[in-house]
Amino acid sequence: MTEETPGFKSGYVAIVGKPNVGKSTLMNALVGQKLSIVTRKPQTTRHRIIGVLTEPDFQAIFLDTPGIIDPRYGLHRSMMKAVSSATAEADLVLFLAAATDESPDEKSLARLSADVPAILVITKSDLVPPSAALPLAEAYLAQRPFEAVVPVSGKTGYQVDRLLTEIVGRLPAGPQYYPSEMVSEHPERFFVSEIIREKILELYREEIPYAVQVNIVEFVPAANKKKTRINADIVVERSSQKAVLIGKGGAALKRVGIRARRDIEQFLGQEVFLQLYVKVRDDWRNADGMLRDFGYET
Ligand SMILES: Nc1nc2c(ncn2[C@@H]2O[C@H](COP(=O)(O)OP(=O)(O)OP(=O)(O)O)[C@@H](O)[C@H]2O)c(=O)[nH]1
Ligand SMILES: [Mg+2]
Repeated sequence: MTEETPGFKSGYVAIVGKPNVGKSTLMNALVGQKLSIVTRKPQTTRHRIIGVLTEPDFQAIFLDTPGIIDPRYGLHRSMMKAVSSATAEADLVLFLAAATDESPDEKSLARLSADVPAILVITKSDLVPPSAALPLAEAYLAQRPFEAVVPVSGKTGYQVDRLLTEIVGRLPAGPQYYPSEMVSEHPERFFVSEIIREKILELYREEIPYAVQVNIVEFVPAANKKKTRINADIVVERSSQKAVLIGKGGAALKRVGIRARRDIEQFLGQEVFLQLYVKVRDDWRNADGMLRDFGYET
């Protein structure tokens, strides 16, 4: 932690909203780097993910969060804890609604405490004509005061700069919490496990992506001209899911490995030797002990 410089601003900015609204895409766009995984499927993000943006006059610490849902498993309860802890810590909340939504998202709004300052961010604005989302914004404003309303597209970058200006204008004076070169505080192995899970979300259907947990068992950084060696366990809940994951003759799992390795190599900037093992752990999504071992808040 560095000393407080006069005029320097810093603070925590929580990004919240329902599943699939574009929270992770927006955080990646704000930070200028892909930190959080993004897929077409809801409930992609399971943790509170930190992304730090440092400029000469401010440091914004973004907290990407899981989409707000009614919990059905222990895993879901942990995900909703991540939302609560992020909003409790936040100096400012970005409340996300998609331009394509037909009505306000009452459930997520109900979880937003009345006294936290929030900006209403209308995401996916590239998908509708300008001003099409005005009635939606008005419906939100009728329910709660917002500091500002900003339509953006995390995908095209439309108005992400303007949103950042609105954010920085509301950060309190404060110190630089993280060193300038630090964009996150999760270890590399966390991002590696997320990349593998992203490929599983992309490649499998129905309940499989939701029943999967990825644990990095071994991570040996490259040395002496050898590749970085990574062994990961893919944990599922039933042996039938294991069979689907592996596929005929191992073909399906091989595809996961090929795609994941490519992205992990890009992320680490090193060549990687990746080995994946599939394991069955009955009902892990409801077992507090396993959830804790797997790194979830319980
Ligand atoms: N057209 C368009 N698509 C977007 C935009 N932002 C996100 N998406 C897409 O919407 C889907 C969900 O995006 P995410 O960023 O993963 O959404 P999320 O809110 O983090 O989702 P969860 O983590 O599951 O809660 C992906 O297919 C994205 O490519 C946007 O601004 N425009
Ligand atoms: Mg997400």
